[in-house]
Amino acid sequence: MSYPKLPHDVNSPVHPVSAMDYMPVEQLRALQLHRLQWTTKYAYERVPLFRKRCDEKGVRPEHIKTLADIKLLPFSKKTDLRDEYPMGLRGADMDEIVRFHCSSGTTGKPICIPNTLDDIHVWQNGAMRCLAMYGIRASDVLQVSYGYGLFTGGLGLHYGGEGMGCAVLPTSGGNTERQVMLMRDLGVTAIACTPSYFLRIIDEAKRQGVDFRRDTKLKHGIFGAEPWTKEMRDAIERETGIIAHDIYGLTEIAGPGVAGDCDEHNGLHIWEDHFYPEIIDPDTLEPLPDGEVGELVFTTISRCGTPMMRYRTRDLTRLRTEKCPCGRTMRVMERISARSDDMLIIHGVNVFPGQIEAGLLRIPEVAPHYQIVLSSSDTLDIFEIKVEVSQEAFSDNIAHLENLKRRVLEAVKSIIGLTPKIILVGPGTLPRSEGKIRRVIDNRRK
Ligand code: DLL
Repeated sequence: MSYPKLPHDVNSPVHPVSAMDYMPVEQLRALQLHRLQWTTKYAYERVPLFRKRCDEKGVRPEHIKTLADIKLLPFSKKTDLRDEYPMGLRGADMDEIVRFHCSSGTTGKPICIPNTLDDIHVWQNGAMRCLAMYGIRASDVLQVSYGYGLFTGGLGLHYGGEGMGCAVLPTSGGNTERQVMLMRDLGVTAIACTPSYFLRIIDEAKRQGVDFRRDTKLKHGIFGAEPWTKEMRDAIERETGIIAHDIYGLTEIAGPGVAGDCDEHNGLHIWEDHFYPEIIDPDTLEPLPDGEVGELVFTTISRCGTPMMRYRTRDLTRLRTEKCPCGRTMRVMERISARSDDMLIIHGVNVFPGQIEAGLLRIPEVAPHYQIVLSSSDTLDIFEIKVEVSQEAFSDNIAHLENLKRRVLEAVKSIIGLTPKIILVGPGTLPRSEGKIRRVIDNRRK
C-alpha cells in the first residue's frame, strides 16, 4: 500500500540545510497545516489506538481545518508506548522500517520507536540545522561522546555531523582518558556529549595537564539530553573558553535536533516544520498561549514510522512571543527548566534541582558538581546538599570554609526558600557521569 509522500525533497540532507529556518511565517503555518492534516489521516488509518481515541471523542481527520483544531485530537503519553510495547504505535509497514531506537524506562519495559528512512532523514536534517546554526562547518572535527546504540544521542549527532561534511570521531561515552588524548591529537573543534559528561572530561584534562585553550582546538560544545542551567553554561565556558550550545530532542519525537539555540543563546528554535509544539496546562490539559509556562507537547507532522500525536513530553518550558533577532522564524522555547516528574516536594515546598544548581553556581568557589540527598526521620524530611568546592577554595582553614558554607546556604535559600544542610566536599569527591547524570538521591519513605 503506498501513501502520499510528504514534500521531503526540500529537507533532504543535500539541500542547503538552513533554508527552512527563515521561512515566512504564513508559509510555515500553511505547510504545518498541510502536514498536520496529512499526519492525522495517516495515523487515523494506521494506528489503532489513535483511531480508537479519536472515535471516542467523535473526531475525524477531516475535522482538522486549521492549526488550532489540533486541540480536538487526543493526547499521547509515555505509558501508551509502554502499554503498546513493542510496536503498537507503529504507522509504517515493517518493510519500510530501517531502525529502532529505545529509551530505557526507570521501571519495567523500555519504549521502542520504529523509524523509516524518511524519518531518519528528517531527524538528520534537524541535527544538521542545529549544527549549521552553531556555526559548525565541513572543516570541523566533531567528537561524538554521546552513547551510541539504542540511545539517540550518538547516532543522532553522528549523522548530523556526517551530513554537514564534518570529520566525525565516534568515541561514544566512556574511556575518558582516551577521549582527551584523541581530542588533542586529532584537533577536535567540536564535542557533543551531556554537559555532565563534559565536566568529567574537564576533570580528566586537568589530570593530564591539558589546558583547553592552549593544547586543544576545541571551540564548540553541543550539550543536551539532560536539564542544565544558564549558570552551568557560564561555568563551562569560563573554564574552557568554548561556546556551549544547547541541543534538545527525545526518542519518541526524534533524537537530538528537535530544537537548538542560536547565537542569541536565549532559548531554542524548534524545527516546527517537522515537530509541531504546543504548551498545555498539565492539570487542565488546555492549551496555553505563547509566553506561558507549561508542559511541552509535540506532534510529529512528517514522521511515518511512529507518528506521535500530541505527545506529552513532561518537559516544562514556554514559547517566546518575541521575534528572535537572528531572523529565524521558527518559534523559540526557553531552555528546559525542568521535567515535571523531576519536581521534589520537600517540607511541602515544590523544588526543582535546576533551581538549586542556579543558586550554587552563583558562588565562584563552588565547582559544578553537587548532589541532593533526601532522607526521612519519623515524619520529617532531611534535606542535604553535597557541594564540591574548587581546588583553590578547598583549604584547611575552618573559618574560610564556614564562611563559604554560609554563602552557599544563602544563595540556595534565596531561591527555594528552604534551609538545607550544606556539606562542602573536596574536589573530585562526588560521582561523575558518562551519560545522563543522577543528581538526586531520594531515600525518603514513599
Ligand atoms: O536525551 C535525546 C538527546 C540526545 C537530546 C542528545 C540531546 C542530546 P531521551 O533519552 O529520550 O532522548 O530523553 C529525552 O531528555 O524529554 C528532556 O527531559 C531531556 N532533554 C533532552 N535534551 C535536553 C536539553 C535524548 N537540551 C529527555 N535540555 C527530554 C534539557 C533535555 N533537557
